[in-house]
Amino acid sequence: MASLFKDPNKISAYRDRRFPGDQEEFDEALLNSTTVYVGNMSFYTTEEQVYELFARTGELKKIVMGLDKNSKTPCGFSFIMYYSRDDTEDAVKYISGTILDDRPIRVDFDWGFQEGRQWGRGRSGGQVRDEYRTDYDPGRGGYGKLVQKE
Ligand code: GTA
Repeated sequence: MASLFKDPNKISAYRDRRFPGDQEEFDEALLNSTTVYVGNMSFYTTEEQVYELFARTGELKKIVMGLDKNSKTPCGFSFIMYYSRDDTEDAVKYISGTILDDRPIRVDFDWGFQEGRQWGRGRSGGQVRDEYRTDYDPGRGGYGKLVQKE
């Protein structure tokens, strides 16, 4: 199957400020990687549920659940590694936006998992977005961390 995702500017809006390289290397990694990032997950979704959903587009090499760096518990994201690029593209195309544990998940191309990337980067230990949001989200720990501290 011809790749539907040739232009790095179109395949992901996310830029990882900790990527160890320049923009060209980042784009190259995104276009060739067999890893996807899954966002907007419930903290209560298990690795087994993630496996069951993502194995629908192809054989999985590995799943890494994103963890709060303080509590070491799931904090709402994961990395999925496939063996084939076609299966990776199918995951972005067909699984992004589907409902997992009552939430629309976001599946994004990723430059590749490295040790350390499983930890939330927010000051409170979870993801950065959960530091700042002001809504009440029971699947992600209630109010955002800054609101909770007020
Ligand atoms: N491939 O979309 C993604 C993605 N995200 C959001 C995180 N990761 C991603 N990977 C891909 N695509 O390994 C990866 C990171 C890391 C792990 C945890 O997940 O590479 P994080 O979410 O804790 O921190 O990462 P990250 O990604 O460094 O946060 P960033 O880019 O500052 O902010 C993410 C979002 O948070 C923003 O888009 C915005 O919605 C919100 N946000 C950030 N700062 C503010 C602020 N000051 N005010 C309000 N909202 C904010």
